[in-house]
Amino acid sequence: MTNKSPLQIARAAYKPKLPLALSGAVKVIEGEKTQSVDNQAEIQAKFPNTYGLPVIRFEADSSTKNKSKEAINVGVILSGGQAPGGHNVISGLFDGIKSINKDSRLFGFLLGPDGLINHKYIELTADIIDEYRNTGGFDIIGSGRTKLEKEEQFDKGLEIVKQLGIKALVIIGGDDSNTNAAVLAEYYKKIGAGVQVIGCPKTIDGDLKNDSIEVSFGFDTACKVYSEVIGNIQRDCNSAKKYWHFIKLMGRSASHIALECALQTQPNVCIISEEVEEKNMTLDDVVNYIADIVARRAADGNNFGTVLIPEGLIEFIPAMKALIAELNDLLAKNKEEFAAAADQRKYIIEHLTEANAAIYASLPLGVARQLSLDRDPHGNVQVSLIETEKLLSEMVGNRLAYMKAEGKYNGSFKPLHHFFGYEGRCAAPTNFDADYCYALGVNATQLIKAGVTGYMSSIRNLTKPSVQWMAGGIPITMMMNMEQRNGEQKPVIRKALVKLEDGPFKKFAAKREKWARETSYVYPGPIQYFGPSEVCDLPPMTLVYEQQSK
Ligand code: FBP
Repeated sequence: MTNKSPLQIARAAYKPKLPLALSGAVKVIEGEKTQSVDNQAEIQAKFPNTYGLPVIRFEADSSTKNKSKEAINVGVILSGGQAPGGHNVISGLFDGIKSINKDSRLFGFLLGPDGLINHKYIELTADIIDEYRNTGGFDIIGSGRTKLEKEEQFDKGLEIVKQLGIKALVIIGGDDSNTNAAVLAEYYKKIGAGVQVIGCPKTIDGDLKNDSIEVSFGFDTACKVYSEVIGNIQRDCNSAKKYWHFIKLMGRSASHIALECALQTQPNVCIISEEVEEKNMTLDDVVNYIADIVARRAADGNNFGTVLIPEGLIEFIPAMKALIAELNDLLAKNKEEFAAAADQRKYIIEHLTEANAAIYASLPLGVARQLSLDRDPHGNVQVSLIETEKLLSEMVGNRLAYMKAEGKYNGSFKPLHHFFGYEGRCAAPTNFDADYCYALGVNATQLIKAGVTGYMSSIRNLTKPSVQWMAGGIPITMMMNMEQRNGEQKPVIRKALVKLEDGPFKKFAAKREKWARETSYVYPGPIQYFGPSEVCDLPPMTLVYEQQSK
């Protein structure tokens, strides 16, 4: 990294605030034995060596001094989509192992799990680490989405791990990547490889969470970036009063990002996929809901507004979900035949069940094509490529034309489209993410020191000042259940979706009628890195409301 902005230079000097529990010597406290969230017998059978381990808590230990310890070599992998703060997890890890012994070494595998399998790595030295402290991005070593699931991959990885004298691998990733971490930990334990595997909860999507993982890192920064821009768009739209902005927000499956941005900016409409599914809504129901709000605002003389759409919406519309599930299996089982088909649309229609074939045939060509594109290595539809914002605005436009003909609408509807996703994934981490990530890294070192494997680094109590955060680890198997992937039942970490009975959704639901009718926009402005704590250190609003509703 050579050219730096003034902010980058100033930000490099930021010292993340560590929880008291991790600021010096640490006491390891074992909690209750655990079990998986569902399918206990199946998960235990798949993970006989790492199932049922206890939760671990770290407490500051004033009785012992940090005795000098043997140097340890650690390998780190960044896996999946970028999320702000990854570099701070790595700096925390680096500082953590160096504080144990200055001769400890950190190796970064390049471009995700592929780096481990193909033996591509660099040693992360102090000079390199210092260049990346408090910066966004994953460019220090790069990231990738290769799924680690085959024994040949694990064995290949073990060769380089042994060659470098690595004692522990830290995998920084989302639900799929931490599932990989659990599988790898189990395998290395089974063969007595003597290599620990520790996961760190990353994803801007915010769907890797539970009682011990309050939020995944990167969610806060990404949502603050999107909320800044949504706020700016709202101010523009309230100034010109002539456009409806359809804004799709990243988040492959759950609607946490859309909900957080809605709470921060108070748009006229925000669709929550989990509610659409719960109410068994059709695509037409969603369209009519938006069109009615457009019409009501037009009746008040307001031919402008904002609509937030979660990226994963399509998969939550029950009829579409059934179609996608059947498509996933069909494409996984007949990959070659499908690739060779002269008319792939016709091939799909002929091979789907009647009901799903009819839905598929009724979709606009572009959307249908996007649904049949290659899945990612974990078998997921690449929803970020589906232009739901355009699909919805086109359908809303048609509905309004119909209402106009019936005399039920008399306004002007000029839609504009946006998709915010990649813009936020590499932003410089907020103080919250910078502190949280650094703590996750230091904490991962403590888990390595405690000798455990198959654990995820866990920092809790996150709505309190960072000195009061609680540190520890939870067995990854505890978060798992069985799900259908690539045509087979597989053990995976259960995604945390938006809960309609929880505080954040309830807050939103209580206000949305007013936000729809009135213009109650909030303009959050850009992330502040320097200044008063009440401006710079705020945690995500969903996290605050979740904690309040407990
Ligand atoms: P992770 O789950 O790996 O963190 O990735 C999340 C995400 O940002 C989704 O929100 C989005 O759908 C997807 O990555 C996009 O993937 P890609 O970077 O491969 O285009």
